[in-house]
Amino acid sequence: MKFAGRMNSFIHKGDVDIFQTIEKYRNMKGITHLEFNYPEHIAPNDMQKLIDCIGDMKVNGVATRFKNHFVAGEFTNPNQDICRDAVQLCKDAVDACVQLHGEVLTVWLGFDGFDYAFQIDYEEKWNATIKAYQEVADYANEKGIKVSIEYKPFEPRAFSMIDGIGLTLLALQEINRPNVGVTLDFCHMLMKNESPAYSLALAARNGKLFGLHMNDGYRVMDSGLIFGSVNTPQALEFVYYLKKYNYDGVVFFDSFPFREDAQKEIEMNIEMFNRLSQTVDKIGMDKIAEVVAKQDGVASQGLILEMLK
Ligand SMILES: [Mn+2]
Repeated sequence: MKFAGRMNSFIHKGDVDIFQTIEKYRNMKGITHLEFNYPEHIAPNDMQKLIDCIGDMKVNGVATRFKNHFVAGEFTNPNQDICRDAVQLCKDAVDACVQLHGEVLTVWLGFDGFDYAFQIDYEEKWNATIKAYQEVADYANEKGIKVSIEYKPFEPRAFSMIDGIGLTLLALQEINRPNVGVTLDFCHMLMKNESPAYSLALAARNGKLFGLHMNDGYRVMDSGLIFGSVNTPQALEFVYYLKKYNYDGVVFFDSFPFREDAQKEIEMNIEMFNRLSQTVDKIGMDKIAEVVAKQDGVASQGLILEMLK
């Protein structure tokens, strides 16, 4: 498996910078890839110094981070100049991704949404979102970079423009570009009350599963707990479907070790994922498929019990 962890799991502790964090990941068992935020981890630093520090480690990609300038919206901001800034930030992030030899630009539009009735013209803002994604996708495609939409139902906005797997797939259809897909964040799916494996199947059946943000939580908020710690049966089912669809991308752990030792927390995420993966292998794909084919809740629970043995 290909694994990556959050840079900010170390940086937010306050005692290391991006260069020291890269070193920590280089020496961490199981980690194969790095993942950067743009502009946060890249723009303030010398690009050549970053490239030298990365050395022979692989880079999965770059994720956009929109700060307060965009608080009223990225692609849907009432100020057209700020909408242009958001598209430009994505293009700059694509350029950074190319320089770092990454493959995927992950876009989370946290500020595109609304909080009040009569606040936005839905059709106009939906259309603006599609158009902006098309512009970013075409720019990225010329440079051989994939663009992946990370949806989240709410927070910081009360409602996000692209809030779940359904609207994401509708957006992908309308964007209509081969290099645009979806990144599934486990907590975001739970917040939307989705069944994570169902969202996975819907994305993967058309080859649109471009990325994973693995973590766990209790549905009401973006808790960022260790993968598989809360919704263990759902995590097992998710891993089963990853195998069924032969997912060979990077497994990025988007969890938040606020009170935990960052290194141990990331290692535990890797261990959880590997253990769940081994459990699925031990039972066997065919045996699991046989149980699923029965559409029998009791048989399904029996399978879960067997997995927990
Ligand atoms: Mn995420």
